Amino acid sequence: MAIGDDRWRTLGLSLALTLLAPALPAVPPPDPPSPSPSPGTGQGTGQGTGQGAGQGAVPVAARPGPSAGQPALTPALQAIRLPPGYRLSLFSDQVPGARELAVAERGVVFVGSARQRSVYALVDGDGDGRAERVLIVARDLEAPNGVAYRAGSLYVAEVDRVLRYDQILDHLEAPPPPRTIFHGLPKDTHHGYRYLAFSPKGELFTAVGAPCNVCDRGAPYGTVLRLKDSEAEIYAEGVRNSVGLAFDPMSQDLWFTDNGRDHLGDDLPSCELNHAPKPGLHFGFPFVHGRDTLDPQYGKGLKDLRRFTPPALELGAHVAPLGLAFYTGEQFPPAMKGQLFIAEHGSWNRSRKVGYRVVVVRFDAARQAVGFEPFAEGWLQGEEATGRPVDVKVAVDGTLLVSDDEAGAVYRIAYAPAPAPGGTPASPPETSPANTPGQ
Ligand SMILES: [Ca+2]
Ligand SMILES: [Ca+2]
Repeated sequence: MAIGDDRWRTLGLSLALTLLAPALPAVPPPDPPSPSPSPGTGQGTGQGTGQGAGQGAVPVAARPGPSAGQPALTPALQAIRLPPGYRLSLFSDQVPGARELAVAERGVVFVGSARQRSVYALVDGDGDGRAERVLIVARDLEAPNGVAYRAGSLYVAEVDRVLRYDQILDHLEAPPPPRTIFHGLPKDTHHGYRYLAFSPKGELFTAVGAPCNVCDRGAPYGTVLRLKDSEAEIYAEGVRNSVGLAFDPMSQDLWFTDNGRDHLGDDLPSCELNHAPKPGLHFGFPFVHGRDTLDPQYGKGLKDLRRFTPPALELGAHVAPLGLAFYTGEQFPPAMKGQLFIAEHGSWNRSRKVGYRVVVVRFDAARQAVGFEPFAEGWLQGEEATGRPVDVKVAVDGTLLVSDDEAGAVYRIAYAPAPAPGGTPASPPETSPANTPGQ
């Protein structure tokens, strides 16, 4: 597609008819357990739930911890380094393939697991910072990486469609069949993991990666989409593969990560944090990567880069930035308010691994990104990785949740400074898990 070609400005992707909903799998009731696969979706791979459900009967009980509710961390997690005063604990270690997180009321956090073809609900009903129940609320889906929660409904993004489970919190143990609220996204599995995010106006966004390392396939590939009524509208193009979308709560602008192309060496091109203050911007792919790395094939001879929007920040080559979240809570020190956390999944083909951490992006008063620094690191020990951060979300109580699809875990990071000498412990303010969600 030529740059500026607006054939796909508004896509003809149709809104799914609710008539399609009966084709979706019924989630087996938790009790008695039914190990047999539920009815197929008609597009499955034939793989049953055996591996997917994996963790035995539903619900899966989390291991009880010591009386404080917080079991001792494994040596791998003890190695995680945080700024002074922050503490990491396990929200759950019963979430194989944990990808995008969605925070709901009643202490519930939903987790997509593309690898397990399932969506989990982690329930911290007693508010002690650890999920005491883990349920599978959807299974046999096609790479359900993306989850979002809004007004009582859970949204799940498969490769080519988006499902909605209404009044999900009342039906965690046996959700009724979902409605397909959107379908027609490309079925390509290469860069086929979708991320979901609601804008402050309540519009649902997702992204469609290029189905390749580098190629020019035209829209809807390489875009960020706004799913609007019966159409998918291209909000941003020139995006290689974004698996992280977030809206600045102050400016309401869209920010998103993008993963740089491979096979240009260890240090090029940079992965990106992008800022889309309005629709219609082109972010460079496949012509230019990072700020000014011309693609050897698609950018050859390119002189004028002004029609492309450069990244707000270059995050470094191969770090694989995925989920991101603006800090909207009250639990961290005031200086963290409005800063942006990004999960770096880490490199897969760099000669020396990089990433495998959470960074925090600093913003100035004009809401521009001015730099970033490590926030949580230590999953990479030499060339060995003990975990891979995927997504970050602010929990209802203001702590930061981090998913890890390598370790099958969701971590909770709280601000909990040590007691002052001779003084009382400076415990952070904790709020009830049963209040309104943070997002
Ligand atoms: Ca709990
Ligand atoms: Ca770019």
